Amino acid sequence: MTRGYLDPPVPIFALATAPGAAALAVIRLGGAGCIEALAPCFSRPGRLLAAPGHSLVHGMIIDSRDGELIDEVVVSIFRAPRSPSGEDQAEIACHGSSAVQRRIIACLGLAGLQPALPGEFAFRAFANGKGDLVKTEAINELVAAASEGGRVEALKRLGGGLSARLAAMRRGLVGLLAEAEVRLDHAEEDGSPATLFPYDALVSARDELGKLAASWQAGRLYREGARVVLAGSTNVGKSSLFNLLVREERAIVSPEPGTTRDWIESGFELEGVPVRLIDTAGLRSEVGHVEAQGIDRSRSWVEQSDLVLHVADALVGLTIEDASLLAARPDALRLWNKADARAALPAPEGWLAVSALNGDGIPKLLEALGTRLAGLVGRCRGAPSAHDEFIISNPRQRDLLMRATAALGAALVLIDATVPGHQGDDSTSTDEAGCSGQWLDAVAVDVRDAADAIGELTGEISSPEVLDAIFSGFCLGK
Ligand SMILES: Nc1nc2c(ncn2[C@@H]2O[C@H](COP(=O)(O)OP(=O)(O)OP(=O)(O)O)[C@@H](O)[C@H]2O)c(=O)[nH]1
Ligand SMILES: [Mg+2]
Repeated sequence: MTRGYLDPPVPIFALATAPGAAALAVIRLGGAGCIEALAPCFSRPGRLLAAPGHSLVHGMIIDSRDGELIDEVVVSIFRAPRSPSGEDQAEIACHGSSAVQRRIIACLGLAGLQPALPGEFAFRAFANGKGDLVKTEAINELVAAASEGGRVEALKRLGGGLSARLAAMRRGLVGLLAEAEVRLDHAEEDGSPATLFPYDALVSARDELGKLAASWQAGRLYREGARVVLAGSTNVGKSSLFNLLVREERAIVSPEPGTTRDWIESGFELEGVPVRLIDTAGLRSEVGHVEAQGIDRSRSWVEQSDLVLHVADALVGLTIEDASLLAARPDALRLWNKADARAALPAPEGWLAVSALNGDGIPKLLEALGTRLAGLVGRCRGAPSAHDEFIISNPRQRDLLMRATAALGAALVLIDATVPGHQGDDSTSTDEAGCSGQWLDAVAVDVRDAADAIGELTGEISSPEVLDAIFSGFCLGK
């Protein structure tokens, strides 16, 4: 029968480093009894068993059946509860060939340790109270970070600031609920006027949660990269600019219009944001079937992209295709390419003169692109994001934040609608409002839902299915 995350925690092991050859590999062991299980496979079992937490033991891994030497290793020992997962742990740093890894893993299997499930070490850390769900997910996000910005933001979440803020917000809402319940009882029992939910507190909680939910867009850019599309008429120099920006002769360049038939993509990083630069087929009319398909794809990229680099030819001037592009993406960064040519027309207002041939204007282009990217992730170019400003990067968190925001929004609508004269100002006193237990009850349901959504976000409220879905998406060995 397959094990689950919530089954009793048996001793487990997993390769924590990438499979394949490297100088070193690390194999992690965890769970009560894991160090004892390793001892028969180790040349110095006494030292291993007596090793205190946070110490290293040097020795050989041996085949417990016949004593064959397998590798020279260093084992890091962590003792419960002062270990990353809160239980006994060991990490074998061995030589990194796949032959060595295979034999050690076989020895651990023979010693009775079970292969870990994906994210099982992280799950155990969460279950042992080492961090809430947001912090635990941040570990996985840090492991997966593909850009500088992604790393910085995941590390901030791992620091626990966001978790603390969410926990405080939930405590605040639960406190309001408790107070409201008292008022509700009071109102029903002796009919004395109940006090309203503090309107401003609900507004600020809703706004903060909404802002966090919206930050998912920035998190997506850090995680997936910003789609930046080079678009324009044929032969304007899109592919030449593409090659220059990705510093590689990736795209074919030729004086023949219609050279690029299908889009191609390559990446680089700017302002800590991964850029997915896409070169597209040039736009023109009266073309054959294949090129027309390429042009359809260009148009669809223009619609889907986070940013368009609209390229025009300084030797030709603006074309009818440029007009259609300008209408589709008025926010595009406009590049007046071939500005080096003697016959080049002057750049119209709002267009940046560049040359893919000699690199003129490219630093300015990168600066403008950097400013746009920084704007897309919600900060200024060159500035790090504030340490107390958080962005989220996973859809589970976004959905729960949206639920909490909507629930508080509904509570506020109810307050507005039910209490005459109450529009969020302080002019109507609670006593004048004369609120009834019935509507307070309805507001309480919404506030409870918001508090529950935050609880699910941080893992204070969780179900086995949800935990299963979250942790099975983690890396093996994490
Ligand atoms: N003088 C000059 N020529 C350029 C510049 N950029 C590109 N060219 C030339 O313009 C022609 C077309 O360049 P490409 O990069 O293939 O243009 P494209 O926009 O990708 O063209 P299609 O794929 O056909 O849409 C080539 O002959 C390039 O050498 C530039 O900055 N200055
Ligand atoms: Mg091209």
